[in-house]
Amino acid sequence: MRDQLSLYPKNNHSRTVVSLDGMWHFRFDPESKGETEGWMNHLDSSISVPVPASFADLFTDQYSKNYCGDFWYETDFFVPAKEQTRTQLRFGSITHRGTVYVNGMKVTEHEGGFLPVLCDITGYIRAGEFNHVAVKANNELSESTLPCGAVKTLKNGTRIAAPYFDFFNYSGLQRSVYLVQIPEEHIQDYSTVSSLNGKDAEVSYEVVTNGNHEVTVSLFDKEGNRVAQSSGKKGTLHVKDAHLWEVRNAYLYDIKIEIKDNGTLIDEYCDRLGIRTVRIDGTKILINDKPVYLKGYGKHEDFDIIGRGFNWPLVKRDFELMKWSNANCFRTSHYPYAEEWYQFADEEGFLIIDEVPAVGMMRSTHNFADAGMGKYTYFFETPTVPTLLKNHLQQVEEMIERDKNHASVFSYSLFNEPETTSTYSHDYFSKIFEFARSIDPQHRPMTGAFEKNSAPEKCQCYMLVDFMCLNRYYGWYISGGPDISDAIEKFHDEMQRWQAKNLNKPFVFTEFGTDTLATEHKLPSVMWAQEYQNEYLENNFKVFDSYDFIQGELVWNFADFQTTEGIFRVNGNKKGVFTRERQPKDAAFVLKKRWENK
Ligand code: CKX
Repeated sequence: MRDQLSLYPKNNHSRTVVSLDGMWHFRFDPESKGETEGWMNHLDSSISVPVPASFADLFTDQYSKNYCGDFWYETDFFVPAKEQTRTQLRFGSITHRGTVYVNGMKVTEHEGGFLPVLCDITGYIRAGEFNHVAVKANNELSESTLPCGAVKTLKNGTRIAAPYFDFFNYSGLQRSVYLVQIPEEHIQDYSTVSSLNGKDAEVSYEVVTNGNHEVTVSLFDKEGNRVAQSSGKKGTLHVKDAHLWEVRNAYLYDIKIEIKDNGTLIDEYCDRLGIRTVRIDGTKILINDKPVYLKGYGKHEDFDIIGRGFNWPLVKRDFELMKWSNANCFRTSHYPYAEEWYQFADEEGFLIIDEVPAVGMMRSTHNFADAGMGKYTYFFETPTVPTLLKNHLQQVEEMIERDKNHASVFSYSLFNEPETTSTYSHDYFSKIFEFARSIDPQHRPMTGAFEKNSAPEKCQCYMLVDFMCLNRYYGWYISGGPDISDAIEKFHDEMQRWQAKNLNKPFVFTEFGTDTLATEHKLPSVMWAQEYQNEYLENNFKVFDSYDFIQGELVWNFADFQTTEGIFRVNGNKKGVFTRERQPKDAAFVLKKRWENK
């Protein structure tokens, strides 16, 4: 058990949390000489950069924007002197990997850029004084990292990222950093599982602590009344006349976990808790035993200047736009987002398909083109696969550990658009699915997003998922523009081939969309104009509405986003329903109208 990884830092009677966000010192290390030159003690010739933020778009020069390799951050922080305390540093993420040093001493190393890094620094600090933290980070991609890609060396020796995926390789300290002080004996983790019994509910829980003092767990309603209580590290809370967490109508209780010694508080942890169940029944997705049709978006953490840096106003604006358009769901394509997104989704009653950063598992820097063309982009039969599998399993474990208590998270997506047509891919993903199922206390439905090459006759992995997620672009990558009527026929043809397989599972479209410039209008429509995006959507809806096993539509993408440069992208991917500045294209009104009554 990694201590506290899943517990978001909270201030209370027993815990102190101090934000270390702000300006940090920063330096690129293209020759990877920082360690031998002692940069963990002090960063000479550093510049200031903000945390949280991606570093790429802060600068005005190409080299810094596209920098690929090692880079360092450092700052000083004050540690209050406290008795019987463990002191930790918690990074929301270090992208894509990092080594943390405190007062010059190495504390921890972490692989993977989208999940928290927790360091127990108790033995490394001087209490009651200023201390020093340095992070050596690295943003290189390879075929054994998640996400997958490569590093390309230009003739002048400069190294740049060559992602096998369609989003900019933003990196840095992109999420908040906290100094956390908790008691020696403390709550390390907890999990809950809800079940319904008529009007009542039972919430069974399990608390992990590192001591033996008594644990009590209480549940409070919105008015602050205690509605259930239990003691022991494992138990059940019986909730009479339970208020359920419903889709777009969230009710959240407060759960309070305490460790006490003869009535004296040792540690406490409070969280929000939504009571809801999730189940797949044939072709239906059931929340609280009621069918739900998923309406919404594939998103990105992406915004001007801050890149993938966490930003509360952006979260607020995105939820306002999603609510305005009558959406009820989004996929955290293509990586776990900052935890605050899930907290807000819990509050707002949104469903989340939570995705691990398993993207780019196809040897192609143009996956958007190769994905639909039937080209065999072999991947799972190479010597790097064992390391990739190890990283993939680790990130599935950390994601589920972190997100397991969110009512909003109703499913985990364990891949996006990998090669799935070989027996090697089947063997690989069988291990991933088996492991994920074994660790999720709520036994949520597991899925993954399949691209066009994963056709009904060729795909070797569809049997692993609880519901099918298809990314399809009939009318964009396939038969676009004047050929759109062919596209729709081809789309029906594929759906009929899936139907013939009688899978008896729900199908959800997790991607469909067209690149659309907010400046372009044309009649009759042409590809890239707003009229074409609308026509494409209306045509896709006719297909979706023809099959009752289709149980959701998450359009690609919520907003325009930054990608690697190239002739396929006009300063980024423009499939947004909203612009990167979060203003509506005409398609937003089409979706709003459709989803009002869907
Ligand atoms: N799917 C045919 C993965 C996303 C891309 C999207 C696109 C592709 C399409 C694959 O990350 O952005 O090309 O727009």
